[in-house]
Amino acid sequence: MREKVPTKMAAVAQSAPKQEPIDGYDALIVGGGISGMYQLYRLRELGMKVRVFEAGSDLGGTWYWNRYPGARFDSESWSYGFAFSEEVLQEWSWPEHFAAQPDTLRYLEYVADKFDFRRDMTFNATVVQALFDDADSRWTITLANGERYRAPLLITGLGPLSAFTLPNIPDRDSFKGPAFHTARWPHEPVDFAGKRVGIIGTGATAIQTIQTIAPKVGHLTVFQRTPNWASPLHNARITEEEQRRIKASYAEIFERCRNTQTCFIHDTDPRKAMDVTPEEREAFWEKLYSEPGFGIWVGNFKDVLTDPEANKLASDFMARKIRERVKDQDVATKLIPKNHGFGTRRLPLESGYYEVYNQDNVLLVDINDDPIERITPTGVKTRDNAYDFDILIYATGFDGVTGPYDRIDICGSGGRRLKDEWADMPKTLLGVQTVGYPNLFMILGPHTARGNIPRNIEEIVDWVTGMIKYMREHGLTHAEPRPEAAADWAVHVEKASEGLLSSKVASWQTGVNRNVDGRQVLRVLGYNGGVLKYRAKCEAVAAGGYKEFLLK
Ligand code: NA7
Repeated sequence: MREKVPTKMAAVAQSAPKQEPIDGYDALIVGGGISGMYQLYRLRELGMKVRVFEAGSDLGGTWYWNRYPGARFDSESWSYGFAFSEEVLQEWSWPEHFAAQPDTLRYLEYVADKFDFRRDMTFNATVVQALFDDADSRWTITLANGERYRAPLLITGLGPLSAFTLPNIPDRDSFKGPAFHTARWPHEPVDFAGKRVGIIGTGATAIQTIQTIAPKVGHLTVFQRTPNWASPLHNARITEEEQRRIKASYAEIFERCRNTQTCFIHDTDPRKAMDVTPEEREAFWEKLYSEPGFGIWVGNFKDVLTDPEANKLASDFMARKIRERVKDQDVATKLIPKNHGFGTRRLPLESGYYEVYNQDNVLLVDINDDPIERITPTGVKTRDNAYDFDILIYATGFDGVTGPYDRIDICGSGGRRLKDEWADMPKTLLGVQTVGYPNLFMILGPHTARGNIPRNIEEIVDWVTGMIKYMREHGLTHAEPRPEAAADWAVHVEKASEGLLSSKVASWQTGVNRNVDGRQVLRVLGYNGGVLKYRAKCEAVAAGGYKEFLLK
């Protein structure tokens, strides 16, 4: 892939020709994914004039960009879609319990057509800069093409996983054949038949890709730095009878999601792992392992993700499963994670992933044993070997949560820079605003509760819309967190993460990405106290008249 990670956005903005900002909007939204679409819908309801800016050539966000082979949800489809329109719920039929990317994108396009979203959206519009002007309390955004727009409100729907990162391997761009990052997959089909394929990475994305292309390739080489625990997805087509039942029970489905800690249909088991006998424990885990979805992760014993002993038992169970499924026990040993316990990183769900390694034409290279030295014109050179490929795939992930913000030059009151202020740790109030950046609202920004993403998005959009409505009704034009409220929230966010084993494990969720300036410091990027507490906090602030915010 010739594309370079765009870290120098501000420079692009400065070199682009300056034009007079286009005025007349009440709000500008950055991002045309699920957040941007729903926020547009809600602000239109308030009668506001809104424009959405999207870097892609069409809407869809994650589901527009991530077209790699095998891309699909790990959320139950029928718990994932928009809940706001009963008509949409009844008209749309999910084909599978866990929909594939093309179906999800088709769904988002159908919703967009139904509500004519594109009328208020600009595509191929990468926002490179956002400046707040203290004099008139307005934001001006600049696109990569130099166009500028100005409005009192700026809303970001950037997505936590949109800033993809290429690996920091020497000579990365020297490969002569096709090379793709999974998040910038071509729109045309890629032919794998008989091809020698190399893939770097073994996260959720790589696992979906590997299991999908393995039956097609001539030979596949997987370069693994850190194995991840993975559990079966158990996907299936939705029968007509199931479809009828799903459509008749959306109210209960969404109510169920509303009342779990992650907004999935699965909820934590109230027992501790040691409350039951070893036989009962094993039987429970066998049951979870045989069921669809994230039950084994977010519906497990309540201490599996907090107590090292319980976690060790769960990890041992999962390791046994890998050993059962992979024939070559040396390969199985390589596939078993050593540096983190089960569920302490985002759990990939798989469909035949482990069995791929029973194929004669698949090779697993543990790059801790034989490190990658560089990319070459014909493939990958490790310390001890050289591998030739026809196609190279970088499934190397994202600069999670704050990465998309870092890639826009966001300057607030008095010229302060968000990227600098967030370098050690993002600072927010409820994850929706940050001190010194008035009228900037974030949808699913850092320090919001995350789980079943559209459910989280809908709640935050509704809350932000409520605050904007309140401001309009009270003639208020300026909103930003009070510093003391933001400081309290920061303490609360830190505390909420303390007991979780995942807080001590390097992953995109803790802000570690060695491809971004070698960054290895663990940070708290989410609100880890659960959706119920998060919602209660947000509701209390709204009910109290937003006193934690400076409104004028
Ligand atoms: P992840 O989960 O961040 O995985 C990225 C993978 O790429 C992971 O295995 C990394 O190893 C590997 N990686 C990254 N850089 C390198 C270099 N330089 N050399 C070798 N290997 C590397 O991203 P995904 O796209 O799979 O999933 C992201 C989320 O999308 C997922 O959690 C779901 O929520 C959907 P590492 O673990 O860093 O050693």
